[in-house]
Amino acid sequence: MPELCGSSEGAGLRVCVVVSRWNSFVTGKLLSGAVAALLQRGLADEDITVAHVPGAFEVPTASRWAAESGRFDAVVCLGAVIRGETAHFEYVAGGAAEGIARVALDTGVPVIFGVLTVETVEQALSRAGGKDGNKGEEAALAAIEMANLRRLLSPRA
Ligand code: INI
Repeated sequence: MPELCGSSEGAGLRVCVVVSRWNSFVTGKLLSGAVAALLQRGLADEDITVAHVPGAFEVPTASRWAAESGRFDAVVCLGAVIRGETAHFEYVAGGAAEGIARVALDTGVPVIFGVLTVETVEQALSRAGGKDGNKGEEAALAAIEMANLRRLLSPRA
């Protein structure tokens, strides 16, 4: 029985990281975690592109541009939506999540959800390099694995 699993080797992959400026005290830490993980897994510095957007709601749009460009093997989406600070939390968080999922399914490019949707600033910080790890790093590793799995599952030449 064939079993496939994308490797965690990043050399030769090209990744776009889309990161939101809203709550940049959190998203900056997610970005650092993501870039460090990509470099650590072997991506070349010039194969990592960082695209900045105003807020989480804009992340799906930029991720679609990146996915459709044909220039990237995967797109990592980073943001932080914090309920305590956001009256329209459900709309912003839901729009980001649904939009990112749609871009991944519509384009077939791995588009990874690294947007924190949390209740408090403390929860956000603990998932951005604090006691609960770094969601940016996790998203970067998921991007590498999915990009490599996609190659294994692509149609025969
Ligand atoms: N964007 C975020 O990324 N996080 C938030 O917590 C947030 N809040 O609090 O409103 C937020 N709003 C901005 C939104 O993403 C868009 O940039 C804006 O609505 C313009 O479309």
